[in-house]
Amino acid sequence: MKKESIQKSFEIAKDRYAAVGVDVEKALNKLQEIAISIHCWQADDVTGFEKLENLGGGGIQATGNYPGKARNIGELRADIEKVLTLIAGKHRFSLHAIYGEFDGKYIDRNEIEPQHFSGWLDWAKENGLKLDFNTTSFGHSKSGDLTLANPDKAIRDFWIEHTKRCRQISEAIGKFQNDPCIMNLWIHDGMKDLTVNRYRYRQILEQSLDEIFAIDYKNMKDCIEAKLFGIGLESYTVGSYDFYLGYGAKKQKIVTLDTGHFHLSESIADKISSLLLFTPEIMLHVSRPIRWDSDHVTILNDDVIDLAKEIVRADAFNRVHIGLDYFDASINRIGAYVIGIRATQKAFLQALLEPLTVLRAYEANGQYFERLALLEEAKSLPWNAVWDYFCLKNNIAVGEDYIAEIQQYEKDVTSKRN
Ligand code: RNT
Ligand code: ZN
Repeated sequence: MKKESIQKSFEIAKDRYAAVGVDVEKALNKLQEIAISIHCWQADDVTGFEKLENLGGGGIQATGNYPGKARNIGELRADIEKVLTLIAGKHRFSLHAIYGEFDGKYIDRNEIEPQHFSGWLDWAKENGLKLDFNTTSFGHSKSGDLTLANPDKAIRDFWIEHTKRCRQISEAIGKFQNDPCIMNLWIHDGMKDLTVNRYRYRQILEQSLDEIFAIDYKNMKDCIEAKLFGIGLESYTVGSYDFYLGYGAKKQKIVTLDTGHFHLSESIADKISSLLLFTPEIMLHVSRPIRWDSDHVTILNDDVIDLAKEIVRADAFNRVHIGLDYFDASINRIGAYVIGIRATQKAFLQALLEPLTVLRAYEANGQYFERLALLEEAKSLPWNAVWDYFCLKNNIAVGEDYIAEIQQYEKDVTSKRN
């Protein structure tokens, strides 16, 4: 695409937006600041470097066998560095506990320490990224159906110890980067079939969480992620949305909303305003469920746009952390990252370009026809010209130009991995 055409289209778009009271430059400046927490696990289908063979239960599953996945930390870092050349803005990188540098030794989950992640700290710093963290309770011989909610004290204590260590590691990361490390806690605990102990497991989970959160840290923040159901655990999920919403509101913990963890017709966007009133902050796992929590690559769809709009409308950027969570093993993985990150940014750009002042004036006057009409018209305002200009300004591939760059990287790098 010609530079001049992009610039010309941008100028026209700017005028068009000004006519509905939108300051495009302001929206662009805001977009530039929005950090997305890029999940490490799309790069290798949630395998990690602990010598996990596969996900091995735990309610989640990556499907597909596209060649070229990252086999070690060096390859994973190289892939992410490639991704960073194809996206604009300063972002974060979200590690799972199984992605430590264990130097060929088997370090069990209740033995991990900050030192296993120090290489990541240096790498993140060099690449202008801030790190976030996740506990890993799936894919382990002690995972079973129940971890933190397990009535067996020995198993429960193992996972409590793992989670406590993850908090220590997160604290060390946050301190090093001088910016809080956001630690997400998701466990798969549940039952495949009918259980007669719903209350009991939830009560145990509450007690485990209380023990885990007993120490207050300054440089990390805790998030608790609910889920509807996991694979093989379809009848009951201990950490349901009601459970974590209750816990988060009572204990002032951040609730993670994964867009794949609700009934398919449920609006996640609608939850933002309620959570903001009763919990300290929100963590998002932007994903794309197809019929179930399938973790398809995030695309620019109404669900993501609505979510972004609710954050803008609530003026809540300082209280919402935006992370991605999907793992599609059936397509080029670097491409999967770039599509998902760009889609999320496009959603936020559209949200930032919403003619909110005029819309709110209509609503205040009871002019509901006018409100609906402008909402409709806003959908086809030239946001794409603003998006192209954003890419141009940031010196990254404009529009579909990134496809060729990813094809080239595949040819030169990932296709050579066996
Ligand atoms: C699982 C949760 C969780 C995981 C990652 C790998 O359903 O969404 O966030 O996807 O921790
Ligand atoms: Zn998630």
